[in-house]
Amino acid sequence: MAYLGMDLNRFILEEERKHPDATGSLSMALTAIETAAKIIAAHVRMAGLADILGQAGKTNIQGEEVQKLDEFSNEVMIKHLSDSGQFFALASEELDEPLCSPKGVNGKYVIAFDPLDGSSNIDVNVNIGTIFSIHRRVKGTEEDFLQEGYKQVAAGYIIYGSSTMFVLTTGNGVNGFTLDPSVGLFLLSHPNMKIPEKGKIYSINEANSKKWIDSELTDYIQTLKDEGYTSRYIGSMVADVHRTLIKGGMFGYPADKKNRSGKLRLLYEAAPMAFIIEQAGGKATDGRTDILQIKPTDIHQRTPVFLGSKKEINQLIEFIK
Ligand code: AHM
Ligand code: MG
Repeated sequence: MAYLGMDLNRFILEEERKHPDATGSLSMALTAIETAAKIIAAHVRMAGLADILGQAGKTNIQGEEVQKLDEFSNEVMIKHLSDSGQFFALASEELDEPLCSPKGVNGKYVIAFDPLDGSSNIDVNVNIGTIFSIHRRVKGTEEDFLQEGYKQVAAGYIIYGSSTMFVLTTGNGVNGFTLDPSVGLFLLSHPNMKIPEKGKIYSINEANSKKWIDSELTDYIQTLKDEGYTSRYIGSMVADVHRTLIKGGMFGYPADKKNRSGKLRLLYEAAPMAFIIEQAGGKATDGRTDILQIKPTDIHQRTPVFLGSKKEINQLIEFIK
């Protein structure tokens, strides 16, 4: 029974013990993310009450300023990750430049994150999430962020949905933990997650189809329809990918005439999700290149992304090539 079983902290420590030379640094890093996630989750739950608790929409009952949820999440991530001392540098989708904290001068890792993805869904009470990607510090410069996705040491996301879930990979499979709010623990609820070889759902913003640069995509989607697929699109990558991981199928955000390199960011969104999906037995591509093989040239670069079950992604690659 999951309730009596493993929680995320013990899981992290037991994973660490499998590596006799581990220093505990990655465990501390992941624990800092876990703490930040719990704080963000608690605030997401209160989001709809901000106006009621706030005064004139500016300050809350304690006289503190009411912050937008995405700004708040960004600050919580920065504070907890910096304070952990495990990260030499942090890059956030919300910041123009990476940050180095004095505590992290000897940190072994760099982390890129999207503190609250799916911002258009915050005001309408629909799932949002936090995504993170950890690489080893190599040179001790900004270049450490520009490593290929296959070099990630760990990646994960936290989905704030009907329950809060933490989905994690350290390159040894994927495990999902559900927050039990009564005890404040993330309990292992989805051990060794595997994406189905094939699904029945496609997830893409079809309103953009006339603007897609790869026009073959329209034929591909039509083929899926002919094969009896149904469509789901939430507009929060975390939620759309989470469903794809569990149920199979494909999620995509292609390049279009408005977003010529796609909309989603390689470092904060595409690469960590690709790592998770591939670790669960699926596949991720920009249409031509495996997402995890792309060498970034800029921390904020965007990329088209298609990920999901092997069957659907291989089929898509056949259409595009
Ligand atoms: P955000 O980082 O500003 O929240 O934007 C990213 C989001 C993703 O979560 C989602 O997959 C995509 O934007 C949806 O975009 P669109 O509304 O163009 O379909
Ligand atoms: Mg985002």
